[in-house]
Amino acid sequence: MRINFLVAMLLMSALLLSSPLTASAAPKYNWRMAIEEVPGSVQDIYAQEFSKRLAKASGGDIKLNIYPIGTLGTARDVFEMVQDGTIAFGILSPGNTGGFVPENQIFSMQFFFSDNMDVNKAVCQKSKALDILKGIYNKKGVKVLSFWPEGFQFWTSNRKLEKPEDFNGMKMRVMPSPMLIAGYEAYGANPTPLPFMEVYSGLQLKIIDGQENPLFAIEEMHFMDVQKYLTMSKHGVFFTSTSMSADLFDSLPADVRALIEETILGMQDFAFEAQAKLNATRLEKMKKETKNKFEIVELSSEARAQFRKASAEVLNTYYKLCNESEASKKIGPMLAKEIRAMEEKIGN
Ligand code: 6CS
Repeated sequence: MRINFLVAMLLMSALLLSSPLTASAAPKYNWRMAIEEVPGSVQDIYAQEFSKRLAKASGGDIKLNIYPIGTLGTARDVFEMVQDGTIAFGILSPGNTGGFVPENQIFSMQFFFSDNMDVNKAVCQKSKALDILKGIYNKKGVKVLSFWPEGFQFWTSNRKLEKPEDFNGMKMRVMPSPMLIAGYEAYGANPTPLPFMEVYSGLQLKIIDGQENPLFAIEEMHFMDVQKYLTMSKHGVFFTSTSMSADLFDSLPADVRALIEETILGMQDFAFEAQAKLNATRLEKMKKETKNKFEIVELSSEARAQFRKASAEVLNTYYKLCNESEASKKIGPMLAKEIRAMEEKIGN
C-alpha cells in the first residue's frame, strides 16, 4: 500500500514537471528578426545580444527569433518583409536598400566619412541629417531605430589597385545600390551588382574580379581564398541600421516602445566594440590562414588623395539619384558638416 502511494506520488510529480502548466509562460511578443549576414558575423553577434537584452528587460515578454541571410531571402527581400510587417525586425544596410530609400545612398559615398571610426560612430548617434533620413524611411514603412558602422570598407581583387586607373574595365562586385555603381564608374571600372551569397562563387568563376567589404566579412566569406590582393583602402564605411516595421512599432503600447528604444541605446557601445574586435582579429586570422599569400597593398596618402578627388564628383550623382529632392540637398551638406565638426572635436 505504502509503495503504491509512493509510486503514485512520483508519477504525479513527473506528470506535473512535463505538464505545460509548469512551463514558463509564452512570450507576449514572439517576433522575427532577419539579418543580412551569416552566423558568427557582426550582425549575428549584435542580434543575439539584442535578443538577450530585450528578453531580460521585458521579463520574458519579448522573444526574438533570428534568421541569418538566405533563410528568408536576400537582403532586399528582407527590407520588403520589414516594410509590410511580415517580420518585425531587420538589420538593413543602405548598400542593399538604396533602391527603396534613394536618400540613404549618401552612406555609399567613398572618401566622404571620417578615417576616425569614433567620429562615424558619434555622427550615427546624433545627427540632424540622419534624423531627416529616418523620417524618409518611416514614410516608407520602416522605423530606423539606429544607424551604426560595421567597419571600414576594403578592396579585394585579382589585380593590384594603387590608383584610380587600375580599376579600368575591372568587374567590381557591388551591393545593389546605384550610388555604389556610380562610385566605381568614376574610376573607370565595370561595377557588377550581385547578392552577398553569390560573391564567393562569382570570384571563383571569375564572373567578377574584385569586391569591397569590411575585414571581418572578407574572412568569414573566405574571399581571400579566391583573391590575390587586399588593399588597405578604407575608402568607405559599411553602415547598417537596426530597423523595425513602422506599423508594428506604432501599434505597441508606449512602455514597450520605450523599452525597445532604451535597449537600442544600450546596444551602441556593444555594436561598436563587436565590429572593432572582429575586424582586428580576423585580419590576423587571414594572414595566418593564407600564410601571407594574400598580398596586402598599403595606399600612400598621395594615392588616397587621387581616389578622393575622383570620388568627389559622385556627390552630384547622389542628388540626381534622389531626383534632386529637397531632403537629399539637405542631407548631403549637413552630414558632411557634421562629420567635419565631429573631427574637429575628437580628431581625424
Ligand atoms: O557585401 C555585402 O553584400 C554584405 N556585406 C556585409 C558586411 N554585410 C551584409 C551585406 O549584404
